[in-house]
Amino acid sequence: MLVDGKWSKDFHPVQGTDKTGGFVRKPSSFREKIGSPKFKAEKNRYHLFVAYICPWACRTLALRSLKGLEDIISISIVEPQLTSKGWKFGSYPGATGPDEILNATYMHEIYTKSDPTYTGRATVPVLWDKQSQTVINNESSEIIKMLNNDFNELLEVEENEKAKINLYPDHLKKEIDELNEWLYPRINNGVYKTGFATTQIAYEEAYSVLFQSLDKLETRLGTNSPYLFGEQLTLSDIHLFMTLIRFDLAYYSLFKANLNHISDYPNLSAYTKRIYDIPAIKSTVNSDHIKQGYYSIKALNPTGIVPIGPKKPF
Ligand SMILES: N[C@@H](CCC(=O)N[C@@H](CS)C(=O)NCC(=O)O)C(=O)O
Repeated sequence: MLVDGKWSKDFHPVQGTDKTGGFVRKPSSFREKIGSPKFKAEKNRYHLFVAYICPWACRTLALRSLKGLEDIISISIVEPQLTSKGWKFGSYPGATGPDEILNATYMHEIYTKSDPTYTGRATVPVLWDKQSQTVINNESSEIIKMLNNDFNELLEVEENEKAKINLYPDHLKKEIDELNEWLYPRINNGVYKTGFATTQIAYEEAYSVLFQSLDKLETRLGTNSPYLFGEQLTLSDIHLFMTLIRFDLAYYSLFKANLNHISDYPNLSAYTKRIYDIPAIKSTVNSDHIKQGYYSIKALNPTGIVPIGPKKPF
């Protein structure tokens, strides 16, 4: 991680622990918004730094694609492996190659360009402003709201039908936010709490909360399919899907989240497949990056051996 703008500690997945040895994720540091006079929605001004392995980053890729923002917001996809210096730019198949924004080798250089005294982790996703050369926001749940809401005028000018797509409609905003807050500690971060627990008791607690919560979602989808809020695809589905699609590929074995596979739940697996089959979403799923990336985490897999199966998410 970076301390006062210097790379000081090699990458380690455990960012902090609570009293019982449970995994604690640090809050994101950059929280500016597009739409303010400082950061107007403009074509070719913003850039997203993402990793295909990362469920948080892929939320932003999904919204960019669902909303048809490919010609408005550019992207860089880093290599899947977590190096001792964190995310690296390069030409691993599927990555976008050398960094063309700042000619950086590692993602942490993007953070120090924005704030030369930054202390913290160099995470993805990052929403970058090419004009002011700063990180605007590195919190996926906020970036996807901006992508959903704040570029519609630009899309309308280009007569892009996707301007009308709305995954955060007014009448569901409160419920979507509440469900996302429920999903985060139990499922999205719940898998990490299971995988990165540093004591048996913290692991068992996270494991039990995770699988109880999957049971609840299985029931909810049985009565409320096709999506979490019925017929309408919402931001909550994006939050949930990005965890479910990584589950059987990586979390089940690497994170010891092995009571059930997602394929053992009829409703959850049908739901995952339904969302995967949306072309804009499918384009964000790279099984090879997901496996290479998670199994490169030395703290959990010192040999770095990547399992052969499963080859596909289903
Ligand atoms: N709260 C952030 C979490 C982002 C995050 O933790 N990303 C991970 C990848 S899955 C990362 O970049 N980790 C590198 C590190 O912690 O050094 C969000 O939702 O955007």
